[in-house]
Amino acid sequence: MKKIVFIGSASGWGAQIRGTEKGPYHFQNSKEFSSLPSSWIWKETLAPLKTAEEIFLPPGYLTLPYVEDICLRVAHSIEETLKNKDFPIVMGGDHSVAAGTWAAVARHLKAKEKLGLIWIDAHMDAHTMETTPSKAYYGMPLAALLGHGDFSLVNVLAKGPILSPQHVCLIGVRSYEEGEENLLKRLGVRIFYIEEIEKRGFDAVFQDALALVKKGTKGYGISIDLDAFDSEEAPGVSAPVPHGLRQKDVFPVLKLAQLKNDADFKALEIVEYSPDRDKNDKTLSLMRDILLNLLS
Ligand SMILES: [Mn+2]
Repeated sequence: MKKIVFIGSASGWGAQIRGTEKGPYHFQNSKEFSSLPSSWIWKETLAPLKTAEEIFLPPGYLTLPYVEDICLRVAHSIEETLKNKDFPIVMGGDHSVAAGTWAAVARHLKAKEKLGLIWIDAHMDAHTMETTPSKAYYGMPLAALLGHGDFSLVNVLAKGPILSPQHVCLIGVRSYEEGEENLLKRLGVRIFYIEEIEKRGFDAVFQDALALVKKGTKGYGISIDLDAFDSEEAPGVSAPVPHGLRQKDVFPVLKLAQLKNDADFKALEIVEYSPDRDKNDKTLSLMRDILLNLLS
């Protein structure tokens, strides 16, 4: 197994509330992080040019320079990590950072439109400025990676699109708007809604997802928005949603999948941890246990 290297993205500029900007610091300083294998390295935490404590900006275009900047710097850090042949894990921060994370992984692997991505999330994150009700960029990174949306988010490192629809799937979706669903359906992206998971089980769905992201690609990654988990199990997120994934169903499957031994698995992202909203450190423990089940 490669050396595991954490990169913090301490930005909440893509969200409607900005508590996620404290997420990576809290995680790095927690007993949950200390309990992870000592060989796992925290490389750095990248902070935005200004934090939400320093200036106020409403969601929307005014936040774009900050979102773009953090995406670019996280992307460069990931490229450096991959060049060292290490395994990068991005710890958010809000989910808009994904536009940078996966642009970097694709460029490093020379896998533009040949990168697989499993997007585990309660939401679709596939809005553009034309369809979004919130104007917040954390609702748009998947659309951007597929080549739709603001120019600077679509083309973070190089000219987009990064992902091709047939190599992408979503797991755990249960809260979305028509505009983004229309885009994903039009593109033919496979969506495993929560109803399908309840019906077939997480195991069957995850195996389908793995097969999909491995077929015809040069590697794949996983982007985990903690709000994919039930709001009882992941209260510490910007946008909690009930009736979600349950750890007891997910963890045995992640453990058995042994992805740490899969050379095609190139990077991981865990986002939307908002420490102010957490209850009894439930979300911190969830993050630790996702990491241990996936990678130890
Ligand atoms: Mn998300």
